[in-house]
Amino acid sequence: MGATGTEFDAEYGADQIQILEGLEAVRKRPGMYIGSTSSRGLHHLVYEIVDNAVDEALAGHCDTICVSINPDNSITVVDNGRGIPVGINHKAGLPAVEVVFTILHAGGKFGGGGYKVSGGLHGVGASVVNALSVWLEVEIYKDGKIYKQRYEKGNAVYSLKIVGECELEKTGTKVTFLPDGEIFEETVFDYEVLKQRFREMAFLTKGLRIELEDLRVEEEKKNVFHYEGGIKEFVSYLNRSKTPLYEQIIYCEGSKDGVFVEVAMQHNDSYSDNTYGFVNNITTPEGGTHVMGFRNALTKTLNDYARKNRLLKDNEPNLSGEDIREGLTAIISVKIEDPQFEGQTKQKLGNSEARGAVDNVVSNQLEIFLEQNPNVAKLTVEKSVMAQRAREAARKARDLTRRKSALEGMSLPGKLADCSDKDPKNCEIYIVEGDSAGGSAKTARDRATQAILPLRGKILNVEKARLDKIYANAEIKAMITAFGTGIHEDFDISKLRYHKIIIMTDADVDGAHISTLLLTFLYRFMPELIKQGYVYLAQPPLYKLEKNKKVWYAYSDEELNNILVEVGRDGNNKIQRYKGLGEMDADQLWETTMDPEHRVLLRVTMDEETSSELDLTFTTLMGDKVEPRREFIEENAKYVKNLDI
Ligand code: 28F
Repeated sequence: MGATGTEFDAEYGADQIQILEGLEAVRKRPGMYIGSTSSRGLHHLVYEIVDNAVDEALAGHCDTICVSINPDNSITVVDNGRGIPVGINHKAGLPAVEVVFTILHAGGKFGGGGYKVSGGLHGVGASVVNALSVWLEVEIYKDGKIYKQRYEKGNAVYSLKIVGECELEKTGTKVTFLPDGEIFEETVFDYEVLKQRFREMAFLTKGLRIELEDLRVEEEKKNVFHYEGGIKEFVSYLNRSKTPLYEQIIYCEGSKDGVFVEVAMQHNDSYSDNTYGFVNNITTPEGGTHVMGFRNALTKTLNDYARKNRLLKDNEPNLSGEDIREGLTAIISVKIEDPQFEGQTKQKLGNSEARGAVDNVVSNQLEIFLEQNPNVAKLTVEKSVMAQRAREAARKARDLTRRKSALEGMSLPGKLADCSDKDPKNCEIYIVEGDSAGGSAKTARDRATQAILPLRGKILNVEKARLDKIYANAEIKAMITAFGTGIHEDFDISKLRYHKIIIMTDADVDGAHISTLLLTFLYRFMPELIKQGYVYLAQPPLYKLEKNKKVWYAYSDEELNNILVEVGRDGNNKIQRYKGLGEMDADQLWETTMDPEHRVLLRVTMDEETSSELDLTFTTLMGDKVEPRREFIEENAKYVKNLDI
C-alpha cells in the first residue's frame, strides 16, 4: 500500500526527470561530492548517514546510534530520533523522506532554518550516499507505524509504504545501503577506521552513545562509545599515556554571534603542543580562526594572571604563546551554521566570528578558573617560564651553528658515507642502527645512489627532552645536516638531499623501539618529510632457510611456514634466525634488504584526519607506561603501508 496516496503519484512524472538528472550528476563525478572514490570516500558514505543521525542528537531528540557492518559489506545505521518526516513536502510534491534521499542538497534546500549542523566539507547528505549505492533502504518508525522505501542507484523502486506496526513509543530512522562497486575502487570497510571516527564523534557529542559492530567476521567485533564528559574525556584519553601536570581538566563552554564554543585542556609533562580544532565535529588539521581565538585568549589570560599575582615580575618579559602551550593537550570544538573552509586542502576555518567567539568564551571562563585554582595557575606559569628559558638556550645554540656553517660552509657529518649522485631524486639515505651494521651497509651499498648514516645505540627521545638538549645531540645534528633541509623556521624541503630516507634497524623489539624514536623525531621536527612520503622503513628478513645449496629468506613466521610447506619439512633444512643486521654479511644485507630490485620497503604515512590518533601512536610508545607500549609494538604495522612487492 502506498502511504502517500494516489493523487500524489499522478504528479510524479515531471518532477522525477529533474531528480534523476540531479543524482546522475553525482554518479558521473562522485569525487565532487565525497572527495574521492578511494577507501576514504567509501568510509565517507557512512559518515554522511551518521552525521544526519548526529544532527538529530544535537537537536536533542536522539541519544543512541548503532552502526553495523553487515556480512555482505552493506552498512546499517539506526537512530532513536523522531524519524525523518514522512508527510508530503509541498515544494517537491514528495514525502519529505524521499526528498532527503533523492534530491541533491536536500538538507540545505529543504531543511528550513538550518536544521543541519554536523558535517562540513562534504556535508551533502543522504542523497549522495543513495546515488552511489547499488541499493539503499530506509525505514522510519513513527506513530506506531513502520514506513519503508527502497532505492537502486538513487531511484525509488516503489513509493514510500507502510510495512508494519511498532510500539507507539518507538521512533527513529534506519538506513541500510550497499556501496556501488562500479563507483568505488575499494568496497571493503575497515573496522578500525570507522572505530576511530566514531570514538571521536562520541567524544565531540557528549552524552551520545554510538555502537559499532562487525557482523562479517566469525568472532563478532563490537565497540560502544559513550562519554558523558564529552571533550573533557577526550583530553583525558589523549593524555592517557602521559603524566598530567595537574588533576583538573580546564573546560569552557558558551555561545557568541551564533557560534557555539567548547574547549577542554590539560597540560602534561611532555614538550609538544597537541591542540586539535574541530568545526561541526570535523577536524581542522590546518587550524583557522577558532584556533587563533583560543591561542590569543590563552596567552593573554595567563600573562594577565601571572602579572597580577606577581608570578611574573615587572622586568620579566611576557610568556609567549608557544611557551604556554608546551605540553598542552587541548580540544577546541565549535559549532557554526555556515562554516567557510579555506586553504589548499579546505581544512582551515575562515569565519571571523569564530575567532571572537572562542576568544571571548575562553578569556572570561579561564580567568575565573585560574582565580579559583591557583595551584593550576602556578604550575602552568612555572612550566611556561621553564619553556621560555629552554627556548632561549636553544635559540642561542641554533644561532651558533648557523653562524658556524655560514663561516665554514655546510660540512656533512663525518660518519656519513655519502653517495656520488647529487640528484636528490635518485638518492637514498639509510639510517642504520649501530656501527657494525653501518659497516656492512657501507660495503653492501650501491655507492652511486645509496648513502649510509650509522647512528650509535639509542637515539634521544625528543618527547622527553627540551629543545636545547635536542639541538645539542650529536645523532640528531648528524641527521639534520645530512638531510640538508634545515629545521624549524629554516626548514626548506626543496633542499632535501635524498628522496628516500630509509630507517634500517634490527627486526626485534629494540629495533622497533629505535625506529619509533627516529620516527618521533621526524614527526615532531620535520613532519613534511613524512607527509610528502619521503620516509621509509627497511624490512630485513627474520629467517634464512638453506636446503640443498638453495637459499630462501622469510620476512615473517608465516612466510617461513609457507616456504617450509613448499620445500618439505625434513632433516635437510637449515634454518637461521637473524637476531640483528650485524649477523648478515654485506652480500646478504644487499640481497635481502638494500637491493632496490628485491627489497621490501614500507612507506611511513600519516592521515591528517586522524592526527590525534597518529600523535598517540607515537606518544604511546614513548611514554613510561609499559602496557600501551607493548600494544603499540604489536600493532606497529598500522601506520605503515606496503610499498614495493
Ligand atoms: C540512520 C540515519 O538520518 N536520522 C534523521 C531526522 C529527523 C528529522 C529530519 C532526520 C525536515 C524536513 C528535512 C523529524 N521531525 N538517521 C537519520 N532523523 N531529518 S534525518 O528532518 C529532515 C528535515 O526535511 C526531523 C521533525 N523535524 C526533523
